[in-house]
Amino acid sequence: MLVRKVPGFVPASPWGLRLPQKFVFLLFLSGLVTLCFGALFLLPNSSRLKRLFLAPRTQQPGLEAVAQVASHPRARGQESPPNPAPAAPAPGEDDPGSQASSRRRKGWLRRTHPTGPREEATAARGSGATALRPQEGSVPSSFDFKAFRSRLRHPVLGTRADRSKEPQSLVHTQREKIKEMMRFAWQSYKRYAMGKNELRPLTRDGYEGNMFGGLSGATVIDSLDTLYLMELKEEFQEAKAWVEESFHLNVSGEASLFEVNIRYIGGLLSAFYLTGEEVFRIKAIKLGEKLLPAFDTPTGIPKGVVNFKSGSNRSWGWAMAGSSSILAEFGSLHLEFLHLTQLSGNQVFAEKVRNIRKVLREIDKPFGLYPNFLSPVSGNWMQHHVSVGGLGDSFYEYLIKSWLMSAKTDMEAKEMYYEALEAIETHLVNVSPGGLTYIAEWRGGILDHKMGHLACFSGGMIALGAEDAKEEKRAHYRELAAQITKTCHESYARSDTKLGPEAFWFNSGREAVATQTSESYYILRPEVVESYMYLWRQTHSPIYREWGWEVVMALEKYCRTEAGFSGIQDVYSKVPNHDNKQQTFFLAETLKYLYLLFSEDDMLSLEDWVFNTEAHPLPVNHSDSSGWGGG
Ligand code: DMJ
Repeated sequence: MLVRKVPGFVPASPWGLRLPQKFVFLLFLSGLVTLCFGALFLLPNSSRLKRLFLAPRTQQPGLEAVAQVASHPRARGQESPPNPAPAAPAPGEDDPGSQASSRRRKGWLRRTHPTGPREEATAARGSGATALRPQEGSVPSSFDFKAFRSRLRHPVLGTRADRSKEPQSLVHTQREKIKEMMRFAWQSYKRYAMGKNELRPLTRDGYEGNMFGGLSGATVIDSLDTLYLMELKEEFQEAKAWVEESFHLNVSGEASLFEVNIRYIGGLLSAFYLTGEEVFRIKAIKLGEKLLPAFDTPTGIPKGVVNFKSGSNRSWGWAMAGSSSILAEFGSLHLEFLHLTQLSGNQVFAEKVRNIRKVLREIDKPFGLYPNFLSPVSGNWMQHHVSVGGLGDSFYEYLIKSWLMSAKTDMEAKEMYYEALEAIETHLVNVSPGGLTYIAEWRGGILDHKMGHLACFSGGMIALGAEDAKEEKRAHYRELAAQITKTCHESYARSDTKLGPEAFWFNSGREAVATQTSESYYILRPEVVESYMYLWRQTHSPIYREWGWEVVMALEKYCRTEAGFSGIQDVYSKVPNHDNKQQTFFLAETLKYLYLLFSEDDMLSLEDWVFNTEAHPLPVNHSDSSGWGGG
């Protein structure tokens, strides 16, 4: 069609606009575009729009994703990532990471802290110790680490001045020897089994076992505080780095509530209190949460096994045909669970163990004794077997240690402990014809005149509790502790290897020896040297160091292999038949107690620390504002 030119008429644009209108419109449009584009720079980082428009040149999302997967476990569906900020050293001690392994730590810092130094400093200031970046801090804390450290009566590792005076002394050499054993045990584990639960030194490989629900690295976690204590700094950093990078909690097997608590949670809690490193606090709490389904029972008495995947629980099949919970297991949670509450602010942990205490407080006790099997459904005892060794042991230990850990405010624990000890003395303690004091096992009034290696911790426990007994009982308990410890030493002295059997009897004219080959093994257990350590601190009698040194020599001779330490199958044979297992408690307990036996009393002073039943030190609550309030 022809468009004719009409005078006075300004032709319209193709959109039907005149020129001035078109100009105004274009001006408006360009203003709008400028505004929108500028706004992109002001949007928050998380804005999808911003990523959409700017990512290709300024954010490189592909690289970012790769970096996250490499350094943050959570990106692979794991729990909270680690926090590498350095810990505040305790008064009078060095930061274990400050010398030998500072290079490694700095490398780690570079990998995991993409934020600048200013942000790191701000984050660290916030917590009083170490802090996580906001997206990592999934377990908030009001715990003031610096205030906690300032309340300790002694430097954690003791007074260095004293130790430096005696570099040539015998005790110094002995302590260095034990340190060398720890280094060897750790390095062997690291070389052949790093990340597995235990080392098998003969086959030179790792072993996972079936107690930990799929969790790995029990030896790493159990070793942390011993490495720290012995100032094996490089090894401590190796262990810590493994926890940060490889200790994952998203496992789905069946776990022993007791073993996970005493080894993993105990080890992580201690590592936190010693270093202030957030990674240990957070992993302890998250693991504690995974144990809570064990308490879903009519009485609140937990069952022994918890399924990490389904959250179901069950009792051990061997515990009265799967009907019972075990005294030593549900009775050895109190210390750790109070600390979980303190460090998380979550009262649920403390409530769980207070309920256990209540059930045990109220139930009828035959002759004042606590049998080993209790139904978590009815709350009734299922069998009248009483033992201060296996199945019962650490329940008694946790009563006296609850009293001590509460800075002597938990009166209920104190009463329960001394009442139980009195009943034990009345009904279980015996003296053999040869004059050896021992604690028998009780089956509905009938005694088995035997003592398990496990029961040998009781010398130390009774010594520890002697000071707070009624005045007229104190000397008696000190003597009882010394006599029981002497008997346990006899069980070592009467063997060919100078290591003690799993159980020893007092019958048929025999005393303090195993009567069956099935009880003649020694699996690197700590209980006897544990008692030596407590008795040494109480009496300073040189005999305890002498006895401890006998153990060191025997371990070297019969248990050391080319690739780590191993248990032996028969303490009465000088030709060792190794069991091919370096138990985690050898590093957590046996070597730690030996080291402490040859150290000053103010190294992990008993005024400041209690040891959980796996020898992990937990601090005494010197403050009355902790939140656990005594119970
Ligand atoms: C450790 O795991 C703990 O000491 C526990 O209380 C009992 N037994 C072993 C060591 O023998």
